[in-house]
Amino acid sequence: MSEEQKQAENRARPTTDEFRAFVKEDWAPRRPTVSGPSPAAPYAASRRAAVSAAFPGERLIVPAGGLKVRSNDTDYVFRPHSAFAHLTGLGADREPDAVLVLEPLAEGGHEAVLYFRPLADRDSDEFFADTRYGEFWVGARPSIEDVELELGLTGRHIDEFAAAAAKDAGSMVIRLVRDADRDLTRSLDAARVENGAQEESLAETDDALAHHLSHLRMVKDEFEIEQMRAAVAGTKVGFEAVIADLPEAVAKGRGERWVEGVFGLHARHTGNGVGYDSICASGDHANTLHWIKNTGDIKDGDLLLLDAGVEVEHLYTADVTRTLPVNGTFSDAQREVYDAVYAAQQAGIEAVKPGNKFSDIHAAAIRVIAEHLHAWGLLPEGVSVEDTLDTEHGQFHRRWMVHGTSHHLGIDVHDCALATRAEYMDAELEPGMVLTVEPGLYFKADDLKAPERFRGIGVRIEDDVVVTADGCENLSAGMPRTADDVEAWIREVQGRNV
Ligand SMILES: [Mn+2]
Repeated sequence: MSEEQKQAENRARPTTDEFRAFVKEDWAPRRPTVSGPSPAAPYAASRRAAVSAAFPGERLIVPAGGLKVRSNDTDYVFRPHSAFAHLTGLGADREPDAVLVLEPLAEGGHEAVLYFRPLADRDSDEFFADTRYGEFWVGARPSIEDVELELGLTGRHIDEFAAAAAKDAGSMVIRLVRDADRDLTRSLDAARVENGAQEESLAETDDALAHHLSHLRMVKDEFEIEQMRAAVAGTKVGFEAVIADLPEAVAKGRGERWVEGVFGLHARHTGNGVGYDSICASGDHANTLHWIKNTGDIKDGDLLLLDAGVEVEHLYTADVTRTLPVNGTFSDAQREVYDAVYAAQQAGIEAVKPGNKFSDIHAAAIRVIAEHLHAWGLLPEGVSVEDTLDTEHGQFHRRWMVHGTSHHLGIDVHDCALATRAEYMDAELEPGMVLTVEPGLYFKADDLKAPERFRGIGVRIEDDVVVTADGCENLSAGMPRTADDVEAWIREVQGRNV
């Protein structure tokens, strides 16, 4: 019995032998929990083949992670570790405590084995009494046969994992994704050391696997691109629902909360949910880059900066920002800032092409930002555009745009986070990479260096692009970007069904 369940004993009902006998009988035969092979399965198999080739003869262990306590006896909704999702094809809610093991074969290559907690029989106490895992409480889990059919790998009971993971640990390199399941990491470290591994070298051994798995996600396959398209399509639905409800958000008060809820409703309905906490920032809140408190009002005359993305059931997420005039029309000052950010974004998008480096996107966008700041007279006296772009002695423009312009996007909103600088920032763009392009300009209400007309205006425009053979495709092009097109979009959406 878990700690959480012990704590709940003050609310427990009596369980009699008569009840136990009664509750286990007269259930119809179980139906499979899966209908057939997952569309992700063949792609996950190719990804595993790439990992297998990179680590011949080694045991590779990729946990999904366990349930995380939110408070007392309630857990957060489960989300598998991204590397586990990528290599199994499993998505939302699947599969707490599971572990993927790539077991080296004598003839070369690896066998993929998924250790997990299969559905318990109805004559078990778990069936009706386990509030964390039991079918009565959280629903039926797949059987071993279900998972083998769904994913095309070998399924085993999680109870067999510990012995299998430590087997031959003295004579074989074992690598583990360490941050997925801390309890598992602790026990596997102990088992490896007991079998002769050097404790000091474990983290380094493991980091090589984590790095490889992160970098493996950098070029997306066709399945992943389709998932990204679906995520963006759902995101457009959410943005349009917010636009349609802007008058309501103003009238009701606490409008940022309303916007967060409206977007979240459609994220949940069209996909799995939001891919990250939505930034619903009205007025000066837009100048707080990660404003996820969303506690403010939305007022007529404000800009609403909405940075939000739908995550689909295979966990790929969109990441789109639009800055919308709440009353449908940009003021002159708002438009002046908006047009500058748009020009920077356009320059950034044009820099997305094979042969260019990742860092060229930011370089192109930030130059346009710097040019506008210079033309507005905001850079220090005597500082030219070139001076501020100097990375050693300049960078004054960062007062108004402190963040980068791009990041890789996929299962994680900031995907491929463990790739090296050479593989990320300094790498050439390749077809199949999915990136954001998202410059901004942020003039805080109390920024005395900003012209008065700009104070309290924050603008970011963010799109999701996929690198193609000769440039890029803007996946989120269906959401208008220019100031005129945004105003027309608001009119069109708010005019529907009226
Ligand atoms: Mn982003």
